[in-house]
Amino acid sequence: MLQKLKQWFEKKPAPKERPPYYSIVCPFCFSRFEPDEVVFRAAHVREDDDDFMLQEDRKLNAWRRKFKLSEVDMEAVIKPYTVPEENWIFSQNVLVGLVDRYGIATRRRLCPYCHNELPISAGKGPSNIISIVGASQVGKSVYMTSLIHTLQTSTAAHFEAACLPLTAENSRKFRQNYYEPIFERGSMLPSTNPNEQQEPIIFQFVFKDDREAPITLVFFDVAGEGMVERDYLDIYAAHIQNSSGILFLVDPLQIRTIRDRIRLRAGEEQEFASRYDEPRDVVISLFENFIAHQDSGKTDIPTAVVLTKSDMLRHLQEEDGAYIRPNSNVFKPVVHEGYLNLTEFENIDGEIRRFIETVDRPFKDALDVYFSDVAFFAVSALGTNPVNRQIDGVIHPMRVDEPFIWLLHRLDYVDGRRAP
Ligand SMILES: Nc1nc2c(ncn2[C@@H]2O[C@H](COP(=O)(O)OP(=O)(O)OP(=O)(O)O)[C@@H](O)[C@H]2O)c(=O)[nH]1
Ligand SMILES: [Mg+2]
Ligand SMILES: [Zn+2]
Repeated sequence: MLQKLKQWFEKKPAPKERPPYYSIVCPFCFSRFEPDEVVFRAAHVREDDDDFMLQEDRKLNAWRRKFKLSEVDMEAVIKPYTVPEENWIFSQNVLVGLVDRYGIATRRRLCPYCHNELPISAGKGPSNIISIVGASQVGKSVYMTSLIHTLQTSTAAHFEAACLPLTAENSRKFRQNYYEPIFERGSMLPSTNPNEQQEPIIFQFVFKDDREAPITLVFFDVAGEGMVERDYLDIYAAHIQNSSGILFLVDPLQIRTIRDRIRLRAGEEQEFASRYDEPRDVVISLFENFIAHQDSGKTDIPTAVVLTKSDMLRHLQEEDGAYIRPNSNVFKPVVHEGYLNLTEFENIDGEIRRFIETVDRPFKDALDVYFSDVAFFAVSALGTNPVNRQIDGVIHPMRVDEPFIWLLHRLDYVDGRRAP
């Protein structure tokens, strides 16, 4: 009876009232601006008009150079103030198009800073950038792949949503560079090359209830080390500062105590990365280089601290062990459907919080100093440890979408409830 009552009261609340429009964070260069600051790409070319010829777009090419993409000639850029206001086109209070002096309409809205074409929903809903950060070799690229795959094949359905790539190009790059090598061929990716910058991968999480604004998800797969190019660092800094949620990845093997224990128990044949940055140093450099510029003190960006490669923790389990017990939450496949299951969330958060406190106190202290909204998770993107950089058999991701669902909960997209 009580349970029934509880369920009754915990029904999904009505969607929040939506403001008339939202600031836009460009998913390509991560600049923040208002919807009336956009410019447009002409929908046609005219050889007899200098203004409307195919031409160099300096801003776009500057952005493309940063990502080592070829330069391109494009249709003209039209600034709204050059066109009479009666030729502006609005949708949901947002300027989405205009009619040029030849009477031809364009709805190709561009970021005023990098001239990339914005998603149709930009300005009509919040722009949420989720950044994935972590030291070299913690598993960023593999986790991003496994997360996107899980969002598309299961999480979306559990939350009455669809997870769609923003463009066909995005879709192709994701499949070719990430999904197919890992999930279809079982082979690990080379270390992300700091000199071959990948442009951001953009997906939209669209709820079937169209009163809920879609969420734009931007994944930016950066190299864990060797980022030196000033231009690129600037983009990365804007990416983190303007993100609404951070997935902070920690490899348990980065933690010396754990590494030594696993080596002792599993033997030397385990493959380990050759060098590790201390998690605490990664937090400090992340904060000092990227976040502290914004304001002093702590950041309130919700931050999920995610222990990766949780399959490796099997080597640590012992019945009365100080670290991980055989019945640990880490090995329990939990699926959140329709809401964040608070009981399961509190279990994993509590266990990993205590684990980190035990094995790496300086790291936990650094987190407490810099972040005000933190929760702890453990995932395995692969479910198993590759041998010779190769996996035989099927990949079984473990709890990979849980930190993401927690972020959606902190951002008010998803309810939190106790399981009935
Ligand atoms: N056991 C296990 N190993 C994993 C898992 N995910 C990643 N790894 C291992 O970690 C290695 C590095 O993963 P990446 O995703 O390439 O790491 P990264 O953080 O992108 O590395 P950089 O691009 O060099 O910064 C992989 O080659 C795998 O060997 C996992 O879920 N379980
Ligand atoms: Mg990588
Ligand atoms: Zn931009």
